[in-house]
Amino acid sequence: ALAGTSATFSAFAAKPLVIGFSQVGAESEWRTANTVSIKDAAKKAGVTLKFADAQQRQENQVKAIRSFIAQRVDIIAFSPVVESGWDTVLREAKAARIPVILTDRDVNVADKSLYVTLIGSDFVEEGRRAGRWLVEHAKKTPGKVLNVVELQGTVGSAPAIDRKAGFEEVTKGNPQLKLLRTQTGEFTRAKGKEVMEAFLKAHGKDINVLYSHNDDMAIGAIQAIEEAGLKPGKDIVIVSIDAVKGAFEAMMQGKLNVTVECSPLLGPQLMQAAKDVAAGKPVTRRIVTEERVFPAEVAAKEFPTRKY
Ligand code: GYE
Repeated sequence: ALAGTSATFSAFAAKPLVIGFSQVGAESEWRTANTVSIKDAAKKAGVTLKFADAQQRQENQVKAIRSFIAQRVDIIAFSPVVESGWDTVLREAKAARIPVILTDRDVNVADKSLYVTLIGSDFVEEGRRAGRWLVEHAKKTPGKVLNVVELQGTVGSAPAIDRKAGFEEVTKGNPQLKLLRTQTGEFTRAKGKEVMEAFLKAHGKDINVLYSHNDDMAIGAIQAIEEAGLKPGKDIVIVSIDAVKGAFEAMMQGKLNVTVECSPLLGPQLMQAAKDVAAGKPVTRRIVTEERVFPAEVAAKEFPTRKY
């Protein structure tokens, strides 16, 4: 009788769902679009969103998660800046019986029951797609060896680890592709430019290809290449990931050769999953986003339809 009473009571109460969300930061165009998507979707779904920006620091995310636990939110969601180091705080959430949903990036925890689901892209596949485009590109100049430099994302983050691995998987052992240098550009324009400057200083015109783990670093690198008196997209072929508007603009100017799509529009899926979890419905462990590849040739046609 008691259980029946409380069920009836909660059905009448219809309190809005409260989600505590810890965002990585505002390091890229992708991230900004992701934040907008989550905030908009929460509003549309009638969800109360407690939003915390971690400014790219794991310790800030841990603090935010602890504060969400203390506030007794219904669901904790977060995009983990790096993969490792989450066991303790996620165990605290579990002990408080607050379900955790990951968006965008994965964590590396021994106990998989510490989160309900991960909503986001397959970063290994994105890396493979970038690699496959380059393998095809190299075929246009048979026998020619292309020297590649790589700008990696945030050290220890799932997209940096996976995009490197996927790219390597399809390019390793290809006699036409030689990786000269690889270094982090932290997913930002400023750092992408700075590291590309260093690459150019060391190798100059020997660089044939840039593989960048996101568009912002590629855009920063484009500036560095131009300042060095070279033509981005021609003297140095650029392969990038995200497919944000800035990348389409660069492609339409002939400065970027291809971008692999990674959708930041995860808000609606997050709200749906949060509602399902709160209602006790089963959710799948992995919700994968659908994505495409955009070579420069289609940039002008696709640009008007782009949402981020
Ligand atoms: O590609 C990059 C952002 O985690 C998929 O983070 C995301 C990545 C995205 O800073 O631009």
